[in-house]
Amino acid sequence: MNQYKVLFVGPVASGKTTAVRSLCGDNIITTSKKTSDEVSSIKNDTTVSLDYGVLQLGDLKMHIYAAPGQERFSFMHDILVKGSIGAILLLSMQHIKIEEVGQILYEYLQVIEKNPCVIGVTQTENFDVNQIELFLNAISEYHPSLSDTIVVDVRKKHDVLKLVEKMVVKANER
Ligand SMILES: Nc1nc2c(ncn2[C@@H]2O[C@H](COP(=O)(O)OP(=O)(O)O)[C@@H](O)[C@H]2O)c(=O)[nH]1
Ligand SMILES: [Mg+2]
Repeated sequence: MNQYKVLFVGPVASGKTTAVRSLCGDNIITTSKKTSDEVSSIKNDTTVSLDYGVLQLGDLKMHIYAAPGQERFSFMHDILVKGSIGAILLLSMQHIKIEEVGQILYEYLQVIEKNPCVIGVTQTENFDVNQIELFLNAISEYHPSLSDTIVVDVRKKHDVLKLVEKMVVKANER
């Protein structure tokens, strides 16, 4: 059986746990802790976590991981990305201002430059097409090589699968 590992990364509340759950169902492992630091203003009653689940696609077994979102755990990206076909970076329009896109991408530079990477822009419902377009442009401006960016609703399995497919295609291009 073919086995692949895929890693989701992204800031807190970008939709990583939701994406893993959408793909793998409720049978996922998530190590969580009450938020107590700078994150509690964004996610008061929720968790910071490392998630893991399995997605069976026919003969293909995908091991899906999500890294913790807080910056102080960024050292884990390098560890978690080992053995994976690449990383899927989630960026939430609800939580990231357009002026912050460059800074955020810089924080993920290590993981996105060393590995095949696709980007999912999440939580776009409260924005119109022009705002979304500007956000996508901002991403491609800072990282032209990361033009593999799509808008997704990570609550929908179909959308998350599209990201995973893109990831697999991108990984095979190398
Ligand atoms: N409205 C909306 N909510 C979303 C979307 N994606 C995730 N969420 C919600 O955003 C919150 C944070 O998502 P979560 O997966 O916990 O983020 P994580 O910190 O990256 O793991 C959850 O309450 C999700 O249900 C989206 O596309 N639209
Ligand atoms: Mg999470």
